[in-house]
Formats: sequence, C-alpha cells, structure tokens
Amino acid sequence: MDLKRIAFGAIIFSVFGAGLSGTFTTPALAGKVEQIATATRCIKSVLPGQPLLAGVHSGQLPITAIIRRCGGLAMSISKRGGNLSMLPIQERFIPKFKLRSKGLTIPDMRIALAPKSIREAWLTRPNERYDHAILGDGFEAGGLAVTTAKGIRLEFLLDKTQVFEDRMARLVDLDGDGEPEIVTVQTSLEKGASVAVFGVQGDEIIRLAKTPFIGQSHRWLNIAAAADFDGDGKVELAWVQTPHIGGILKVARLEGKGSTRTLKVLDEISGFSNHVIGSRELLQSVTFDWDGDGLPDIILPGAARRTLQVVSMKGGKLKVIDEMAIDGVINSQLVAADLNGDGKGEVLISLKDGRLFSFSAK
Ligand SMILES: [Ca+2]
Ligand SMILES: [Ca+2]
Ligand SMILES: [Ca+2]
Ligand SMILES: [Ca+2]
Repeated sequence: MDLKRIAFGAIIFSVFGAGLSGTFTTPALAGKVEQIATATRCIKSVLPGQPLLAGVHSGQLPITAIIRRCGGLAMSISKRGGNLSMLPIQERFIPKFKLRSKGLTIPDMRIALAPKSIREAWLTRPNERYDHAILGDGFEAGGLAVTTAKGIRLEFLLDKTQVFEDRMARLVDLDGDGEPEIVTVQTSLEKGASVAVFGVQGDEIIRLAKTPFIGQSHRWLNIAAAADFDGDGKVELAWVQTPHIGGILKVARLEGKGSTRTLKVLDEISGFSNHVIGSRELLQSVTFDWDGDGLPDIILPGAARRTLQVVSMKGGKLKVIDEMAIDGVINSQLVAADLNGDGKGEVLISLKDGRLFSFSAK
C-alpha cells in the first residue's frame, strides 16, 4: 500500500485503477487518504482532461484526467454519480497538442493555440548549431512562426549565434490587453538561455522583452506557469532556471509599453526542478490555488525530484507552503484536475515504475 502521511498535512494516495470500467470505492476527498481497488497497476502516463492548448498552465482545473496504461489503453478518470470512475477512452477523444505538419517545423513540435489575434504559434527552422540536446534530440529551432486571426503566417528568425531551446511557443496574455503574447526560450550558443516575449505588430513578429542570458553556454531554463500569483490583478510568468543543477524558480512581470518592455523579476527562490535532462516532457509544473487563500500557487518537483513543492507568492514573496514526499521517479507531466468536484485541485503524476499518484491539500 503506497500511502504516506507527510509534512504539512498533505496527502498522497495511490490510485490503482479498477477494471476496464470499474468504479472507485470512494471519492478521493481532499485531505483524506484513500486507497482504491485495482486491476490497473501499470500506468505509463497521465494527461489533463482538457488540452493545454496555450502551452503553459494558467490554473485550469478540468474535472477529468486521462491515464494511459502500460499496455496502451487510455482511460479517463472522472467523478460520476458521486464516485470516481475509470472508463476506457478512444484515442480520438484524448486531448493532444496539435501535431499536424507545417512548413519548416522542428521535429516533434507542438503548436500552441489561442482564439485571438494570434491563432497559432510554433517553432521553426530545425538546426544543429547548438550541441546541448537538453530536450532529447540534437535539433533546436532557429525561427518562430505564428498564424494571425486573418490567416497570415509570419516568422521571426534568429541569427546563427542563437536558437529557440524549447518545444513550443507559448501563448499567454502577460499585459492584460486581452491578446496573447508569445513566450519561449531564446538561447545564445555562448551565453545560455533567456526568457523571451514576442508580439505581433502590423505584419511583423517583434520581440517585446527578454531577460538577460543566464551567462554561460549549456545553461537552460524551463517555463513553469503564468497567473496572477501575488493577487495584484496582473499576470506573472514563472520559470525554473537551471532545473538540472539546483533550479531557481523565478517570477517576473512584463512591464512597459510598445516594443520597449522589460521582464522584471519580482522574486526568486531556489530548490526546484521542472525538467529531467534529455526528456521531451516540459510540463512538470502546474498552478492553482492549493491552500484556498484565493491566490494561485505553483506546484512543481523539488530539486532532488523526491518531493512535490507548493510555492505561494502571497505578499509578493515566494515561499514554500507545502511539501510532499514522492516515493519514486516522476515520469509524467504534472496534471491538475478537480476529480472529485469539491472545488479544490488535485495533482496527478505517474512514476517511472508505473504507479499513479494523486496529491491533494488538506
Ligand atoms: Ca497581451
Ligand atoms: Ca500579479
Ligand atoms: Ca493559494
Ligand atoms: Ca478536488
């Protein structure tokens, strides 16, 4: 029985699926430990019940999650009639990043979608000019493309000393004007990664803001989440700098107007990792209001990847407010959902050994 009481009163309960359409014996209530009957021991992956179309988690809490068993069968987990149930789901109903072929795309690329002035954004011009391969292959992108609401395709190209070291160009409204900005990782071959924000002006993609490069080649960062973390009404962007070597969680705000803006780092805190070196999985962090104080919190693995950490930015300062031990190696994306319909989020992860865990606040 994989069951642990851990620090700060948070709960881990092991979700062993029932048969093909079996029903969990009890809802997994927040703050209670539940063990669930099983015939489905080996879980290969877990996905959110709604696709993360924008490419960055901003507090969405779907009421379902989808698991894929080691044998390949996909099942949705949801609350039905007061009980959580597991039902097989056909492939065509599984939310996926758009993978249809576009010109000049990077291998395994993901297209971010937003029903706004920018409809789609993705990375282009695969090249081998950077020998880092942190994302699991030897290719990085040299360009960034969008499709506008009018159907016009635009592209921004980097010079040969830089790459986009990411799998997607995320679409998120950072300045509150109702239209998305484009966020991705822009890397100098000599000086490492930075966070870059782009927008469309006229028929051009322009860069609105960029953090300084980390300062050393082969130093990377991974975008984590975007939301109003401090409750001032403005959206912040969070990322983990150097997630493989003692990651620093940074939260910044896009300030200024027009094309001369800055990404001002408001606070930072060390001890996190939202990526495994060489992995294709970039979505190892989520944000929602964990502790019920009305502010979204950031939930992500600790630096040693043996814990899940919950970070609040209440009062403008980043602070760990909860911590949960993980008995294994996180293999999946972090998925947020409200499976039991109590209005509070649960975090789902699958481990390398095939176990699926759900975490909920007390
Ligand atoms: Ca905007
Ligand atoms: Ca804010
Ligand atoms: Ca909170
Ligand atoms: Ca819940």
